[in-house]
Amino acid sequence: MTRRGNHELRVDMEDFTKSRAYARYSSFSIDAECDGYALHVTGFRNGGANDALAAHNGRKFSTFDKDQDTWPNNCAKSFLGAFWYANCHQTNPNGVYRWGADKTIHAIGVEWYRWKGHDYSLKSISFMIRPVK
Ligand SMILES: [Ca+2]
Repeated sequence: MTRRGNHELRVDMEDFTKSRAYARYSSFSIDAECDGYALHVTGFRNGGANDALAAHNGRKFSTFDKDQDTWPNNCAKSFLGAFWYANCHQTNPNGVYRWGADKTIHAIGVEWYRWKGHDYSLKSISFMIRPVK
């Protein structure tokens, strides 16, 4: 999908008080299946959300049934998502939707740690890519 030409990424997010923030990356690409769909993002520009993807740069994509993270356990199972987990995450966009602040179970929500922490599940988060020259 992103192997031909250059792409940029913009991540938009919103909390439950109608605050919005974003993070932009001037370069976004994903490796092939044989390389674990590893993520590459560079050129961060802050739209108030701060950079929660730096910790995931170069990581492979992990799911319940395919643990490719750098943690001894399975991040996808432990944090109920699927992502380019490392050890484990600073954002968990495929996590559990749980209406804002909730620390019942640590870090399983739809989170962007560098904006709202690990115990706040966002109202929305969107990863948008487009080709650039
Ligand atoms: Ca693991």
